Amino acid sequence: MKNTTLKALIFDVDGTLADTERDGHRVAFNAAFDEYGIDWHWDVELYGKLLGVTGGKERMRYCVSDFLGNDNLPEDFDELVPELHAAKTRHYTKLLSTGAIPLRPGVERLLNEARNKGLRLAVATTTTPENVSALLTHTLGEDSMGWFDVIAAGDIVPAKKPAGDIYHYALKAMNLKPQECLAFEDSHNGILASHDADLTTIITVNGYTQDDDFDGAALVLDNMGEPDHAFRVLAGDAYGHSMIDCELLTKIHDKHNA
Ligand code: XBP
Ligand code: MG
Repeated sequence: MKNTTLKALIFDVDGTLADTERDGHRVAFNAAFDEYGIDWHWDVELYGKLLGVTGGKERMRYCVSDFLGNDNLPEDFDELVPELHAAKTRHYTKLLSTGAIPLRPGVERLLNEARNKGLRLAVATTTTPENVSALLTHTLGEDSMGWFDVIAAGDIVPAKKPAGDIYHYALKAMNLKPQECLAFEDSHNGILASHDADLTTIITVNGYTQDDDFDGAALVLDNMGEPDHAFRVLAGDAYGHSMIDCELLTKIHDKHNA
């Protein structure tokens, strides 16, 4: 007999709800560098390496310390980072307002089904809060912010993923135990964070994370699947299902909490 009931789903944003990194965040960082006359361009390959560090401000500092050095940077670069990052957020949210980045397959379907079945929803992400609202409102409509009990994002916690702080924050805000929830992630840093909070975690990989280590994931998939487009199982047991729906999630939850 199971000890708990599945009550909530907690979603990462970047890479999980939408494939935002390569054609969204990266493009916005480059636009901010151009705006400030900084002679940097983060190409697709370099950006993949920079994703090792989460958080845009932290990623810019990591780029200086481990990749491009101080050459051609303003002397006050370190102090400029928050301002540069605010410009990047402006470019990113503007890009999202054009509808440039859609949700990943199965995401909207799952959110709607979960709401209809009375499951609670939450977000636990490293990205800036404005980026979450821009993505949700431009893909799901203005009301969609209200679908989520808590949107835990960005600097709301001191330590970003792989630290578990953002998941601990979301669980506390919902007054739920990890055994009552499932987490959805796309990256190694993400699953380290969700596991730190003892959350059973389902992974949907993307181009940047397909070779990541997902040790301990309940299920690793190429995407959430749609009725006319089955997901591909990369690791774990999907119980013969071809898309993520509440029935499959209940099976996964019950197995991990037996
Ligand atoms: C997302 C991040 C963020 C975004 C950029 O990680 O690491 O830093 O790349 O957004 P996760 P900001 O998907 O694990 O939450 O520039 O707003 O930080
Ligand atoms: Mg992610």
